[in-house]
Amino acid sequence: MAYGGFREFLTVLERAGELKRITVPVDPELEITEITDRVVKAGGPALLFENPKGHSVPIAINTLATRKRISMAFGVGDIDEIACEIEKLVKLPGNMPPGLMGKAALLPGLARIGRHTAPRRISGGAPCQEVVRLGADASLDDLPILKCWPLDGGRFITLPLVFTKEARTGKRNVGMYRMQVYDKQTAGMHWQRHKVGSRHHAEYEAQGRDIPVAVALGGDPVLTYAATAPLPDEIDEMVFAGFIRKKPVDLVKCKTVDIEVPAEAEFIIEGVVPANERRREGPFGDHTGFYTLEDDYPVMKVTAITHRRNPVYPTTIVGRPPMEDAWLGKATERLFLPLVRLFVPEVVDYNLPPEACFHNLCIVSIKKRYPGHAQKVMHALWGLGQMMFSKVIIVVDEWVDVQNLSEVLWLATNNIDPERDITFVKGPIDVLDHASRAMGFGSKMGIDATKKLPEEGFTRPWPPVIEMSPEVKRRVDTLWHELGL
Ligand SMILES: [Mn+2]
Repeated sequence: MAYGGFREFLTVLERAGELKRITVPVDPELEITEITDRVVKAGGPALLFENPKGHSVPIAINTLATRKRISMAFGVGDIDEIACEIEKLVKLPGNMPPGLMGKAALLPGLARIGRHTAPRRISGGAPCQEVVRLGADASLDDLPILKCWPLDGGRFITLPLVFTKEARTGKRNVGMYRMQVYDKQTAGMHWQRHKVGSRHHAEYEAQGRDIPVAVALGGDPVLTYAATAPLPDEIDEMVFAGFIRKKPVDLVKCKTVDIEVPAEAEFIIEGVVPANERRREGPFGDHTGFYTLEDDYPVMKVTAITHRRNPVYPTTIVGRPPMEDAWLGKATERLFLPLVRLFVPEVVDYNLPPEACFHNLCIVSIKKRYPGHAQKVMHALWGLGQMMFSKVIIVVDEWVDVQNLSEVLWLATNNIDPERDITFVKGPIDVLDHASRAMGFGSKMGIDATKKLPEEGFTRPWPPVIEMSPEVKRRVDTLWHELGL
């Protein structure tokens, strides 16, 4: 099912006992973080703070923070159902084109298959424009924006869907880049160098032009997820969202910039990011569990704010994992497994544990067929989109359950001769990594924990794994109830 907006999702959560209303006045500065942190770590409900101190707009948080709720957001019983649909889509062409280029050629095909889920343009009467504030009337102070952590540089918008267009083609991109509020009409735009928003800005800047930007808050929660998904540039986030929700996304033109935004959003912030202007941004308590230190980033100048009547402000907090974003990441892990397997077919499964902030550790199981196969897979993953940021990759054999960290530790420590089985490479590193020698550049480690072959320098016999014989297991199964255990 598709939600006709964020509040419809909140209603469904509430009916399912997944949302708690808080009427006690609570401060958006730090207090909401402390409450939400305790609730998310306990696997608790979504929270609707109806009386944030100093504001009339309620704050919704923690709405996607369990497997059940992210699945509800996608309108399915479990996110694996969407992964299955994507797997079918990937296999749709029947005969797989040979070679990497043939496979790459499938990607625009995927975008075409999504054409029936392409967004629809509506001309007027959009809920997100029920109230329009232009020019000096538009104020970020009207939004109950959180200051999340004590050392944060200020208040940050944490769930913004940032819409930009490529200068030459007008092709849309939607990304999620946090926004620090400087004053009622100025905010930081934290698009990092590897992100599409940053590329669009650079293209405009090279021509000396300010880039128009629109920021949506709320709407069907699938849109919020889509803005975080590591999609190839060819795939429009709004088409991807339409595919997941099985219904096109309605878009409406902004009031002051030439950008289309989700008609069902709670808030739209319109404006421009000027060329050749930077401002100190941060610090910000980030999803690594550490503060990201101050740095210079572009700035958004607000030209309009539109919103629904009686809007709700959707937000999240990041910090020491696991937090709500663990479930956005897990959704990506599941939904993108078929696409990883399209390029690296020997992959059986992978696990990006939230505790390792997704990019610090990738545990991958493979069907090993030849010497060096584990190393081949490491390099393939380091060359595959945002998987390039995987700081540590552990490769295990196909029978290992990568979701079972106990099993992974048992094998990844037993099966290695470290000097022989560890591979170091240098390359791009997540810009949030505070330990690398430079921002965005450093080393990565691959651990080959597969069973070794003679050609890999292992000539002793490899011992069998201890397992009970199936007949005995069956005999004990039939005896079990008599044992009284
Ligand atoms: Mn994109």
